[in-house]
Amino acid sequence: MIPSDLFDLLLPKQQNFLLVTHKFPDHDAIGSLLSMAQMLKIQGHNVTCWVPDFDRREFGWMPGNELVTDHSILRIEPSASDFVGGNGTYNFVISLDASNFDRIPQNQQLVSLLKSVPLINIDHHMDNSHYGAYNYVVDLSSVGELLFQLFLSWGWEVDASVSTCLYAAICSDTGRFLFDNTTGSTLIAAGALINRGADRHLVSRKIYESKSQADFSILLLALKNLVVNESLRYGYSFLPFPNPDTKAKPIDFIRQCADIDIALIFQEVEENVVKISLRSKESFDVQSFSSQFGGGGHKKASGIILKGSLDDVIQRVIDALESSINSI
Ligand SMILES: [Mn+2]
Repeated sequence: MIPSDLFDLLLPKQQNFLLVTHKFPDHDAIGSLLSMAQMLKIQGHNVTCWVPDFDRREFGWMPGNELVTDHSILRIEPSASDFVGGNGTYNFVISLDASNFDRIPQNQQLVSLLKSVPLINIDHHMDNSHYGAYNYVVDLSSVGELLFQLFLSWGWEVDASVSTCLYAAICSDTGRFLFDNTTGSTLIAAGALINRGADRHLVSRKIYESKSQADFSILLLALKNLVVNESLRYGYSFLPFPNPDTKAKPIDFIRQCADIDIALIFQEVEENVVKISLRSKESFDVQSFSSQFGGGGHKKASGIILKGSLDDVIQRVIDALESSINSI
């Protein structure tokens, strides 16, 4: 669909929106969700944000975070406290930054809601499965950059609060404007957001200079467990369960190793559930590699979630990785 079609859906006043994003949300997920929520409210709509794994310690500084209410369960009927003057049912569910439906936290209420309420899928992952009734998927650095383009094209005034959320989304998904997905337009968008009052100092402090001692201990563990295969130029590390509950991203450190082109972290997030983060520094396509395990993402950054013991999962994925590398 094109931006004006999407605009037409949002045009009728006083609609009720339910906003969702992917599991293990990052700053693009939350930044885009909060900016969309604030913009819809400014337009006179009613908005519920459902993020069951929302961590206020990590995202509590973001403008609009109070719009994510503390309900871990989703009510089918929006309550009066969610909506003032709403007509009692949702008009649309909007998903942000979720490449397929399984990436969204599920519960029975959401599934039954979606039998009657259309879903608008807004995303920037090229492997997006177009699971929505409406799909707006564009290959940009982040959903933050995508939404900024949309808001401007719709003539919506982007204020300082929304700018901070969008800037955080872009900054985080581009690794502080270092990754390959950073284009000239990305930098122009970031500049325009700063001119609109985005607090880049706050974003930088809160995302990159707010590590806890638990974050450092997970980093230490990841470095201690690092395995490097110099001939095939990959490296991985693993974090057995239980590991400290942190938002540290050891992958961003491991990838700095000169001897590797592909970096992986296997994190056992609960007993026999392993979350795998993958990064590629050269031409190896981690998105298509991840797809054989039901994962996805981008060519240079992707993720997989697998059930099984940590050892078995490492074995399976590394075996597959080695044969992929050898077949190139
Ligand atoms: Mn993203």
